[in-house]
Amino acid sequence: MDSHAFEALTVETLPVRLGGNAAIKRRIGDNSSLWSIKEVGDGNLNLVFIVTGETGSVIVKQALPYVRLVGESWPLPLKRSFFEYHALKRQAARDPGMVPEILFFDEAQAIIAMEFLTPHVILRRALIDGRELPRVGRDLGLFVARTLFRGSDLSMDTRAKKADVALFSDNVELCDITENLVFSDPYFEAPLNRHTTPQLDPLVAELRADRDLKVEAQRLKHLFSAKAETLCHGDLHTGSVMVTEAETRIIDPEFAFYGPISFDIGMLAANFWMSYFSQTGHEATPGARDSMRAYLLGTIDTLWETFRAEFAHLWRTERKGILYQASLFESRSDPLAAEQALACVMNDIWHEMLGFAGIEIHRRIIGLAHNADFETITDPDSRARCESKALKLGRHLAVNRQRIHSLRDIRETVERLEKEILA
Ligand code: SR1
Ligand code: MG
Repeated sequence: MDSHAFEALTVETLPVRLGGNAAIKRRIGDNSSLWSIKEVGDGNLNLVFIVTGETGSVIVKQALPYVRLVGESWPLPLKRSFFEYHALKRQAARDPGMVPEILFFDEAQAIIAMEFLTPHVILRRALIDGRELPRVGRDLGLFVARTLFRGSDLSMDTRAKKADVALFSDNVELCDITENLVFSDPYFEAPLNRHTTPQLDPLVAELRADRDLKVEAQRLKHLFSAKAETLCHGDLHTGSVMVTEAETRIIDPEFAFYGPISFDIGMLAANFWMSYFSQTGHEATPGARDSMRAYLLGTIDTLWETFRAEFAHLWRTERKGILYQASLFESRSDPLAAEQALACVMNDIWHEMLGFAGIEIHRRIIGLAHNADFETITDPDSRARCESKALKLGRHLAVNRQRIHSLRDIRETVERLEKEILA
């Protein structure tokens, strides 16, 4: 394949262009004339093909030089594929078995060929369908603890960590998307914003006039842009997770960047809370999704508790980086000092995580990139009722994050909001 001029793949050209690729042929069979190809990309940015041959299937993902959701008027560099490749490599090393295996990477063509996950489905889809997946909270809690701890100065050799910060700092355009779409656009009348109209108009106006919220969103943006603590996935919502009853896998880290440990956890929690508030819009009869709602709140508890316990375990057993070094703590005569330091670090992660969750909820309802949990609720009145409860939780989390001390407190707020009767 010509490795210089970028050319978008099509169902027709893919077998010609990748038919000679040894890694793909090994996985799915030599005879590319027998390959069947389906383009299944339903995300906002890329082309995604399932390629099936005589002996199996692979995923071929290709970045496009623009934002697919918006079109060619919004150019986006192909190098996001490079960052996705490098993030997948690091995640695979830090939590083995949790991301798809990479078979092949072509930087110039922005193509990653990877393991086809089957019979996995996108977690967001499963939650919309009301499926209770027992492993998800624990698997995701372990994944975030391991990748975020092991990508930070708590664990890495400082030279390697600084080199990685430099490498990923070039993922400018994808960070720019988050900086604008998540932290700023929702809080003013940005041209690409949209929301369920006119039902949400009064609440949206209230949020956009909320000085405390605006300040908090910018404080969180400040953390996002300046706190280069660890390699974050960068877009860890329930659409970036694939599941079966028995397995959880994480995909799509093209937004990877060095940022706060709290960021990925906040995004995940936000998406479970949004799923919770969307359930009414999907239930056949009132109360039919009660068990699903309890499952979602339980999953957030498990996610956070697993993250906390695993992070603490890694703190005690793998802390070999420049931060809180053992020579200052364990090897001195005060064994409680390292535990006190851990409590401080965890406390910061907790309060930041709540803030990121709050603004992630807002941007999915009043910004550009919405999520299917709400968007698939066809009755706009019902959708708006679900969305307004989520928006209120988002505001509470973002503005009051320093005063919230437990998931139990949040559960009370969530359940109170859910019971609110809205016109
Ligand atoms: C223009 S891209 C919009 C969103 O899609 C991605 O999945 C990210 O969440 C981004 O914010
Ligand atoms: Mg994605």
